[in-house]
Amino acid sequence: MLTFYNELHAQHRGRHEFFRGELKPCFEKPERVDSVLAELGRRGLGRIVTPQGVPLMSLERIHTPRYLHFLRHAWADWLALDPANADKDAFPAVWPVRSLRSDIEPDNFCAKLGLYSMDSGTPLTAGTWTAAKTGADCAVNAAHALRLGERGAFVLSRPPGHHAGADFYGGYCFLNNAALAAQHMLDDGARRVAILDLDYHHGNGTQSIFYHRNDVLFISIHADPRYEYPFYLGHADEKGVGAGQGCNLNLPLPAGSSAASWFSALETACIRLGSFAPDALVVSLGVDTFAGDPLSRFALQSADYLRIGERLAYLNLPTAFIFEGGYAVKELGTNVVNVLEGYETAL
Ligand code: SP5
Ligand code: ZN
Repeated sequence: MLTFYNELHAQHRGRHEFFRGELKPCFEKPERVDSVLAELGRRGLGRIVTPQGVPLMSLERIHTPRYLHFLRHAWADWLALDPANADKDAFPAVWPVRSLRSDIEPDNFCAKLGLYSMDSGTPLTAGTWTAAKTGADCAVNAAHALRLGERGAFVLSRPPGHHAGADFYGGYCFLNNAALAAQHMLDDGARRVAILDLDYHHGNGTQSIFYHRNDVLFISIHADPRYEYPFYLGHADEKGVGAGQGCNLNLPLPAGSSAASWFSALETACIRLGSFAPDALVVSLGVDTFAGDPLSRFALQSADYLRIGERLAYLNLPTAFIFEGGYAVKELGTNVVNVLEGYETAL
């Protein structure tokens, strides 16, 4: 298994996030990736590769030029408002809901923050663009490695990506790494690619990017959005539109679901993956399904992650694993590397 990693992920270091009227320390922090990197080293699971930078054009395959321009210049624009902003994270405070217009890009930077975001839980910092871009580099490089014949690749990056849409950030995500990986493989000649999202939270960004398309199957197992973030997407009746009809499968589970019901959903997902017959698989690998996760209410144990990797290996597809959520920092390395080791051993 090749791991794609760039230490510049650590440039994105939020000070805090809004939660129920208070600023709380960030759950999504550099130590998450350190935990996984240390465990990879201990188990010796293959080479760790620094990715080549990819042109902005490959990001434009998924994200709008307008959004990418905003993200690249966001920190400079934030400082232009007031030099004292240098030691403050940027947060939105106003959003263009429903009857408000989002077709005109405002000049005011605070208004731009709202136009291009979905929540106030995602700090934008001095190093956000650098970290997100090198994460996207990792994803595209991993996709390319699969096209060159690798059976497995792991993207060890942060910030995560699956909540980010074509033109918005949120849920700690800025660039949709899973979508970028899938699109790169299609652009390189793959006919169909499937994305399996195992994060505790629904991958609203990835779903919305591919909702109208039949060359990408999106499947997600997640906490029911009636009571969990991202709240406004991820219901079972969202099946795709137009040509994409039938190419979106949501498997929401109630809070406190057992590992047994989670694995039963995984079985449903694997059956649909088989019938779609993709050329490759992208796994949005969030391990916030862990019983000890501080944000979540699922019940998976560390040993369960080995079983996930084994089950995915039986699909017999070139697979890119993309690191998404997971906030129990101490156990993060064990849980993520268990998936990769389960996959490798069963191959
Ligand atoms: C990639 C990913 O997993 N994003 C998740 C974003 C979740 N944002 C909402 C966080 C709410 C914090 N809740 C704190 C509960 C502490 N008991
Ligand atoms: Zn998550």
